Amino acid sequence: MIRLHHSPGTRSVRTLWLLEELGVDYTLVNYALDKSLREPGYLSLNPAGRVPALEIDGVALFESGAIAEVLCERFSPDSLGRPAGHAQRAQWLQWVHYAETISQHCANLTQQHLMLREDHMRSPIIMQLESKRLAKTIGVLEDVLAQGDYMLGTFSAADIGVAQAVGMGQKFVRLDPFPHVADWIDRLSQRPAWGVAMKDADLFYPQDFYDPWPLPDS
Ligand SMILES: N[C@@H](CCC(=O)N[C@@H](CS)C(=O)NCC(=O)O)C(=O)O
Repeated sequence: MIRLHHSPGTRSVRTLWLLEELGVDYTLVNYALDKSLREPGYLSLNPAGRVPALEIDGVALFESGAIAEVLCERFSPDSLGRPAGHAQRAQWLQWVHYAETISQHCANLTQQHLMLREDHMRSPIIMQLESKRLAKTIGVLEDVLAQGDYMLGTFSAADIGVAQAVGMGQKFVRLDPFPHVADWIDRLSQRPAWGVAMKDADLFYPQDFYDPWPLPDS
Protein backbone atom coordinates (compact mmCIF):
# COMPACT_ATOMS: atom_id res chain seq x y z
CA MET A 1 0.00 0.00 0.00
CA ILE A 2 1.31 3.42 -0.97
CA ARG A 3 -0.40 6.57 0.33
CA LEU A 4 0.87 10.06 -0.48
CA HIS A 5 -0.01 12.98 1.79
CA HIS A 6 0.07 15.99 -0.49
CA SER A 7 -0.64 19.66 -0.70
CA PRO A 8 -1.04 21.20 -4.20
CA GLY A 9 1.79 23.49 -5.36
CA THR A 10 4.28 22.28 -2.73
CA ARG A 11 7.27 19.97 -2.67
CA SER A 12 4.93 16.96 -2.48
CA VAL A 13 4.28 17.66 -6.18
CA ARG A 14 7.64 16.01 -6.90
CA THR A 15 6.53 12.79 -5.16
CA LEU A 16 3.15 12.83 -6.91
CA TRP A 17 4.83 13.39 -10.29
CA LEU A 18 7.26 10.52 -9.64
CA LEU A 19 4.45 8.13 -8.61
CA GLU A 20 2.61 9.01 -11.83
CA GLU A 21 5.71 8.43 -13.95
CA LEU A 22 6.31 5.10 -12.20
CA GLY A 23 2.74 4.01 -12.96
CA VAL A 24 2.28 2.39 -9.54
CA ASP A 25 -0.98 2.25 -7.57
CA TYR A 26 -1.26 4.81 -4.81
CA THR A 27 -3.82 6.70 -2.78
CA LEU A 28 -3.67 10.49 -2.60
CA VAL A 29 -4.66 12.41 0.54
CA ASN A 30 -4.90 16.18 -0.02
CA TYR A 31 -4.28 18.83 2.62
CA ALA A 32 -4.40 22.58 2.70
CA LEU A 33 -1.08 24.08 3.80
CA ASP A 34 -2.45 24.99 7.21
CA LYS A 35 -2.93 23.79 10.77
CA SER A 36 -4.21 20.43 9.53
CA LEU A 37 -0.51 19.53 9.19
CA ARG A 38 -0.13 20.09 12.95
CA GLU A 39 -2.86 17.61 13.93
CA PRO A 40 -1.56 14.68 16.02
CA GLY A 41 -2.69 12.18 13.37
CA TYR A 42 -0.64 13.94 10.69
CA LEU A 43 2.35 14.49 13.01
CA SER A 44 2.51 10.74 13.49
CA LEU A 45 3.30 10.54 9.76
CA ASN A 46 5.55 13.60 9.50
CA PRO A 47 6.65 14.91 12.91
CA ALA A 48 7.83 18.17 11.30
CA GLY A 49 4.28 18.86 10.08
CA ARG A 50 5.33 19.20 6.45
CA VAL A 51 4.42 17.65 3.11
CA PRO A 52 5.17 15.24 1.57
CA ALA A 53 4.66 12.21 3.74
CA LEU A 54 4.62 8.85 2.03
CA GLU A 55 3.28 5.69 3.64
CA ILE A 56 4.83 2.64 2.08
CA ASP A 57 5.06 -0.90 3.47
CA GLY A 58 3.89 0.23 6.90
CA VAL A 59 6.52 2.98 7.20
CA ALA A 60 5.95 6.74 6.89
CA LEU A 61 8.73 8.63 5.09
CA PHE A 62 8.95 12.42 5.19
CA GLU A 63 11.86 13.75 3.13
CA SER A 64 11.22 14.13 -0.61
CA GLY A 65 14.76 13.26 -1.77
CA ALA A 66 14.84 10.10 0.33
CA ILE A 67 11.36 9.21 -0.94
CA ALA A 68 12.61 9.56 -4.54
CA GLU A 69 15.53 7.27 -3.79
CA VAL A 70 13.30 4.62 -2.16
CA LEU A 71 10.67 4.69 -4.93
CA CYS A 72 13.22 4.51 -7.76
CA GLU A 73 15.23 1.77 -6.09
CA ARG A 74 12.07 -0.29 -5.80
CA PHE A 75 10.21 0.46 -9.04
CA SER A 76 12.60 1.88 -11.62
CA PRO A 77 16.25 1.42 -10.65
CA ASP A 78 17.65 1.72 -14.19
CA SER A 79 15.31 4.21 -15.83
CA LEU A 80 14.06 6.92 -13.48
CA GLY A 81 16.75 5.91 -10.98
CA ARG A 82 20.44 5.14 -11.23
CA PRO A 83 21.44 2.07 -9.17
CA ALA A 84 24.52 1.78 -6.96
CA GLY A 85 27.53 1.19 -9.19
CA HIS A 86 25.99 3.01 -12.17
CA ALA A 87 28.33 5.55 -13.81
CA GLN A 88 25.76 8.32 -13.21
CA ARG A 89 24.78 7.27 -9.66
CA ALA A 90 26.68 10.10 -7.93
CA GLN A 91 25.32 12.81 -10.23
CA TRP A 92 21.81 11.38 -9.97
CA LEU A 93 21.95 11.60 -6.15
CA GLN A 94 23.39 15.10 -6.36
CA TRP A 95 20.58 16.42 -8.59
CA VAL A 96 17.79 14.61 -6.72
CA HIS A 97 18.92 16.43 -3.57
CA TYR A 98 19.88 19.69 -5.32
CA ALA A 99 16.14 20.30 -5.58
CA GLU A 100 16.34 21.35 -1.92
CA THR A 101 19.11 23.90 -2.60
CA ILE A 102 16.67 25.61 -4.97
CA SER A 103 13.62 25.06 -2.78
CA GLN A 104 15.04 26.70 0.33
CA HIS A 105 15.03 30.04 -1.52
CA CYS A 106 11.52 29.40 -2.87
CA ALA A 107 10.38 28.71 0.69
CA ASN A 108 11.95 31.93 2.00
CA LEU A 109 10.39 33.95 -0.82
CA THR A 110 7.01 32.27 -0.33
CA GLN A 111 7.18 33.26 3.33
CA GLN A 112 8.06 36.87 2.44
CA HIS A 113 5.45 37.33 -0.29
CA LEU A 114 2.58 35.09 0.81
CA MET A 115 2.81 33.88 4.41
CA LEU A 116 3.63 37.12 6.21
CA ARG A 117 0.33 38.91 6.36
CA GLU A 118 1.35 42.47 7.28
CA ASP A 119 3.58 44.59 5.05
CA HIS A 120 5.73 45.75 7.98
CA MET A 121 6.74 42.09 8.52
CA ARG A 122 8.23 41.80 5.03
CA SER A 123 11.84 42.69 4.20
CA PRO A 124 12.80 44.12 0.77
CA ILE A 125 16.43 43.20 1.54
CA ILE A 126 15.53 39.54 2.11
CA MET A 127 13.32 39.55 -1.00
CA GLN A 128 16.12 40.98 -3.18
CA LEU A 129 18.79 38.74 -1.70
CA GLU A 130 16.74 35.57 -1.92
CA SER A 131 15.68 36.30 -5.53
CA LYS A 132 19.34 36.69 -6.51
CA ARG A 133 20.36 33.57 -4.65
CA LEU A 134 17.50 31.62 -6.24
CA ALA A 135 18.55 32.84 -9.72
CA LYS A 136 22.10 31.67 -8.99
CA THR A 137 20.87 28.14 -8.15
CA ILE A 138 18.83 28.02 -11.38
CA GLY A 139 21.79 29.36 -13.39
CA VAL A 140 23.76 26.25 -12.37
CA LEU A 141 21.29 24.17 -14.43
CA GLU A 142 21.73 26.24 -17.60
CA ASP A 143 25.22 24.84 -18.31
CA VAL A 144 24.07 21.27 -17.66
CA LEU A 145 21.00 21.56 -19.91
CA ALA A 146 23.06 23.16 -22.68
CA GLN A 147 24.69 19.70 -23.01
CA GLY A 148 21.48 17.67 -23.40
CA ASP A 149 17.70 17.51 -23.13
CA TYR A 150 17.66 16.22 -19.53
CA MET A 151 19.84 16.58 -16.44
CA LEU A 152 21.53 13.23 -17.05
CA GLY A 153 20.93 12.96 -20.80
CA THR A 154 17.79 10.83 -20.44
CA PHE A 155 14.71 11.65 -18.33
CA SER A 156 15.05 10.58 -14.69
CA ALA A 157 13.86 11.39 -11.16
CA ALA A 158 16.60 14.04 -11.10
CA ASP A 159 14.58 16.04 -13.65
CA ILE A 160 11.43 15.63 -11.56
CA GLY A 161 12.85 16.97 -8.31
CA VAL A 162 14.80 19.84 -9.84
CA ALA A 163 12.04 20.87 -12.28
CA GLN A 164 9.44 20.96 -9.50
CA ALA A 165 11.76 23.29 -7.58
CA VAL A 166 12.33 25.48 -10.66
CA GLY A 167 8.55 25.54 -11.21
CA MET A 168 8.16 27.11 -7.76
CA GLY A 169 11.15 29.35 -8.46
CA GLN A 170 9.48 30.73 -11.59
CA LYS A 171 7.08 32.59 -9.32
CA PHE A 172 10.05 34.70 -8.18
CA VAL A 173 12.71 34.53 -10.94
CA ARG A 174 12.15 34.88 -14.68
CA LEU A 175 13.72 32.24 -16.90
CA ASP A 176 14.62 34.59 -19.82
CA PRO A 177 18.35 34.52 -18.95
CA PHE A 178 18.21 30.70 -18.86
CA PRO A 179 16.86 29.56 -22.27
CA HIS A 180 17.95 25.93 -21.90
CA VAL A 181 16.20 25.72 -18.53
CA ALA A 182 13.07 27.30 -20.05
CA ASP A 183 13.10 24.78 -22.95
CA TRP A 184 13.54 21.90 -20.51
CA ILE A 185 10.57 23.08 -18.42
CA ASP A 186 8.49 23.35 -21.63
CA ARG A 187 9.52 19.83 -22.61
CA LEU A 188 8.69 18.40 -19.17
CA SER A 189 5.37 20.23 -18.94
CA GLN A 190 4.15 18.22 -21.93
CA ARG A 191 4.38 14.98 -19.96
CA PRO A 192 0.95 13.70 -18.81
CA ALA A 193 2.33 13.04 -15.31
CA TRP A 194 3.29 16.75 -14.99
CA GLY A 195 -0.35 17.69 -15.64
CA VAL A 196 -1.57 15.37 -12.86
CA ALA A 197 1.06 16.53 -10.38
CA MET A 198 0.59 20.25 -11.02
CA LYS A 199 -3.19 20.12 -10.60
CA ASP A 200 -4.35 23.06 -8.46
CA ALA A 201 -0.75 24.28 -7.96
CA ASP A 202 -1.82 27.81 -8.79
CA LEU A 203 -4.31 27.86 -5.92
CA PHE A 204 -1.34 28.33 -3.64
CA TYR A 205 0.30 31.05 -5.78
CA PRO A 206 -2.56 33.23 -7.05
CA GLN A 207 -0.18 35.63 -8.88
CA ASP A 208 1.85 34.59 -11.94
CA PHE A 209 4.91 36.41 -10.64
CA TYR A 210 6.08 38.06 -7.42
CA ASP A 211 8.57 40.90 -7.93
CA PRO A 212 10.90 41.64 -5.03
CA TRP A 213 10.09 44.94 -3.41
CA PRO A 214 12.52 47.77 -4.24
CA LEU A 215 15.04 48.66 -1.54
CA PRO A 216 14.00 51.76 0.45
CA ASP A 217 16.75 54.07 -0.94
CA SER A 218 16.61 52.85 -4.58
N1 LIG B 1 13.02 18.97 2.91
C1 LIG B 1 11.61 18.65 3.01
C2 LIG B 1 10.84 19.96 3.03
C3 LIG B 1 9.34 19.76 3.20
C4 LIG B 1 8.63 21.11 3.36
O1 LIG B 1 9.15 22.04 3.99
N2 LIG B 1 7.42 21.21 2.78
C5 LIG B 1 6.65 22.45 2.89
C6 LIG B 1 5.82 22.67 1.63
S1 LIG B 1 6.84 23.02 0.20
C7 LIG B 1 5.67 22.37 4.03
O2 LIG B 1 5.09 21.34 4.25
N3 LIG B 1 5.45 23.45 4.76
C8 LIG B 1 4.46 23.52 5.78
C9 LIG B 1 4.92 24.31 6.97
O3 LIG B 1 6.07 24.75 6.99
O4 LIG B 1 4.11 24.47 7.87
C10 LIG B 1 11.24 17.77 1.80
O5 LIG B 1 11.81 18.01 0.72
O6 LIG B 1 10.41 16.87 1.93
